[in-house]
Amino acid sequence: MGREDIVREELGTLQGIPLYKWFIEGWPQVEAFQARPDDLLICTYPKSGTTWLSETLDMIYHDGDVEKCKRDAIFNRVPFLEMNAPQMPNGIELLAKIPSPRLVKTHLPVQLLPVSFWDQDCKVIYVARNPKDVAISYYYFYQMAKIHPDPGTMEEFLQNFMAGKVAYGSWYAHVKDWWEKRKEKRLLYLFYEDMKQDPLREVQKIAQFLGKEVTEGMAAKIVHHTSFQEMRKNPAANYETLPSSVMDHNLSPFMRKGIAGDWKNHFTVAQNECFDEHYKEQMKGSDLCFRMEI
Ligand code: PPS
Repeated sequence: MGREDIVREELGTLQGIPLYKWFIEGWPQVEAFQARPDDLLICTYPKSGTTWLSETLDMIYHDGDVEKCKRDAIFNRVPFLEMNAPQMPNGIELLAKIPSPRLVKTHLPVQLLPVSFWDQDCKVIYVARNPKDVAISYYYFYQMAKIHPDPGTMEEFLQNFMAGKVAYGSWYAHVKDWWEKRKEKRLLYLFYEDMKQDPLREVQKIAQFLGKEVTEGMAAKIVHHTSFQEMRKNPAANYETLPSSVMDHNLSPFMRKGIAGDWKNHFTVAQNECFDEHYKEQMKGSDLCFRMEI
């Protein structure tokens, strides 16, 4: 195997944040990225509904035209800013090629976001998901996406997740820091659980934030096309067009369960108690609230 293969590798550290070594190698280009005023930034901690929100936004941008949204894979339609790895499109190069208005995906914590997004006063949509489901989803993603180190046992992974020793660092810091940012920036903060419970309402919320007219009929069409069932079978949305050396869907599909509360099928009683205790401690003093189930 040569340099151009993805192999499981320990994470590196970027300004104190654990991150894939490949991404760290590409960091100078990301830091220097020039955002445009009409770029829309989709920002999330991993496994929080990024792909779902991306598909929803592409649909809104294309007035609910399903065929147009099948023009390419989601990772080409909505470039992943800091993506730099073999057999994957480089985020910065892809962004240079696509016309405005661009949708841009990132998982960066607030302090690492390239400054040009703030200089250009770009709109940001953040989506957050309850940490128990994120941890479970991340555990399976570590297994199927080969850029990750071996996640170990569920118990080991949960401990690492709580300690922020996973790619992109502490979930707690990520969600809280972006939550604070909404007070001073053009930022819409959404929750996966709300999208699940009332997707029509959330689509209208997004449209309003974008200053875009979305009719009831179009909103219904968008909700249908972006449902888990539809996205799971859509090769332009489900990541199945990537080589199995990058993501192995036989180990765990990218579109895995798509529900709120799956952690209940995985956590032991002891793990749940420990997690709750840690959560309380970490979220103390914040008015940010999560629903662990709906
Ligand atoms: S990534 O790799 O960080 O960009 O992943 P991300 O897209 O943020 O999160 C993947 C999880 O989101 C679920 N998903 C959905 N849930 C509901 N509805 C729709 N349409 C949808 N699309 C993706 C996906 O199944 C992953 O969650 P889990 O719990 O693992 O199923």
